[in-house]
Amino acid sequence: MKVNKLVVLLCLLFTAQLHAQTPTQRTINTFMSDRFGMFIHWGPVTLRGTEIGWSRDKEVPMEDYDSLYKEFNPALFNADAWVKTAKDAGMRYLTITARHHDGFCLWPTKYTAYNISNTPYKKDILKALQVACKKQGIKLCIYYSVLDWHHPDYPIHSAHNGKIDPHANMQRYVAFMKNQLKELIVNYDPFMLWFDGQWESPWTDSLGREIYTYVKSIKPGIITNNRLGKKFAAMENKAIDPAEMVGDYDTPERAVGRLNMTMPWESSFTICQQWAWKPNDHLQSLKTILAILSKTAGGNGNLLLNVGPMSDGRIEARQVKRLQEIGDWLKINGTAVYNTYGGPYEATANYATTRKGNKIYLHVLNTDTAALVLPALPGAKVVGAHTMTGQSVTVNTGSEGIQVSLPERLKGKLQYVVVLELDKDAMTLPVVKL
Ligand code: H79
Repeated sequence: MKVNKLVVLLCLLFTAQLHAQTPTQRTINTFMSDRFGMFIHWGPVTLRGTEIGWSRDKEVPMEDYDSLYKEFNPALFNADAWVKTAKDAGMRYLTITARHHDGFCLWPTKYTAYNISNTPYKKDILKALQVACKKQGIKLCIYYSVLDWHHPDYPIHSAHNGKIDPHANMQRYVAFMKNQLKELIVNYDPFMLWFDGQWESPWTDSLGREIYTYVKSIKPGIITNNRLGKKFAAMENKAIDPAEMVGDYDTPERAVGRLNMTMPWESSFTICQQWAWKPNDHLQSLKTILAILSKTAGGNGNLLLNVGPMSDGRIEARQVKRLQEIGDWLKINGTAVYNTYGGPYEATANYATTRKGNKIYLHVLNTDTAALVLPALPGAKVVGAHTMTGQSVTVNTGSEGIQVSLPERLKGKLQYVVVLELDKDAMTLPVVKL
C-alpha cells in the first residue's frame, strides 16, 4: 500500500514536471495570448520629421542630427495619455524605442551623456511610461538597438558609410550594452526586450547569445525577440530554422508572418509610412489595419503597430482616432483575437481564421462577396454559425467545401467575424495550407 502510494506520488510529480513551464515559456505564452501591442518610435529626430532609422548623415547632416537633443523639449508628453491611447485601441503591451540606431537614450542612463537628462526636457520618459503602464495594466516592453552609430566604440558610424573605425572596440561596446541593459531591466522591469540592428558585420550570433544569457541572468522570466542573432524573417518574411535563432520569437517587418503553430512571431507595421513622426505622413486606412490584425492572429502571431509621436510629446489626433476605431472593432470582435490560436486555414485576401475550443472564428475581410467557400475539414462538422453579434449565418457543407453565406445586410461593410461552431475541439484540426 505504502509503495503504491509512493508510486502514485512519483507519477504525479513526474507528470507535473512534464507540464511545468519554464519562466520563458510562461512569459512567451502570456505574450502571444495578448496578440496586439503598440510600437513607439520617438526621439529628438521628430524635430526634423525625418526617419529615426536612417536620416542621420543623409537628410540631416550628422552634426545637426547629433545636436537635435539640445532642442528636444516635449512639453506636452503625457505618459498616461499614450498608455490610454494604446489601451483604448485594444493593445495589451507597449514597446518603446529606449535607444534606436542613432544612440539617443530616452532614460537618464549613467553610461552616456547622450540622453534625456541633458535635453531641455530633462525628465525620464521611461519612468513615466513604466508608472503609467503599471497603473493601466499594459505591459512595458523596451526596444534597444544592437547597433549604435553614435557610440565611439561601435565600429560603424553611419547607415550610409560602412567604414570600420579602427579606434572602436567591440569588447568595450558590449560591456556598455550590458551596463545599459542591466540599468533598463533593474530600473524599469520590462516584460520583454526588442532588439534590432544586428545585421551589420561587427555583430555575431555568438555576441547575441552572450547578451541573451546576460539579460536572462538578470531577469529569468524576461523574453527577447530574435534580433539578437543574424537569422530573422525580416522584410522578405523568410522562413527560418528555430534552432538557428537567438531569442524567443521571430520578427517579420512590414509583412504578416506565415501561419506557424510552433514558432511564436510578431509582425511590426506602422500606422503611417515612417517609423518616426513625419508631417502629413500617409495614414493607413482602418480597413487595411484591421485586415493586417486579423491575418496576423490568423497566422498565430502578434501585431506590433507603430505610432510616431510628435516632437511636442503628443500622438497626432488623426492617429489617436484611427487607434480608437481599431479599439471599437476589438470591443465587438476581441474574443476572436485575444487568447485564440491561428488557423486552421491559412489566411487569404478574403478571409482569415482563428480558433479556440469548439469554435473557428472566420474573419470576413472581403465583405463584397455573397459567400465564402472554405476547404472541407475532414473529421469535423460545422453544427452552427452566427456573427459575433448573434445574427445567424447559413452554412452548407458540400462536395466543394464549406459554403458560408454572408448576411446581405453586412455587404460592403467593415470586416466582421462569423463564429463557426464545430462538433469537436478546433485545436485538434490540422492546418489547412491553401
Ligand atoms: O525600428 C524600425 C526601423 O528603423 C528598423 N526596424 C524597424 C522596427 C530598421 N532599421 N533598418 N531597417 C529596419 C532596414 C532598413 C533598410 C532600408 Fe535603407 C531602409 C533600405 C532602404 C531604406 C538603409 C537606408 C539602407 C538603405 C538605405
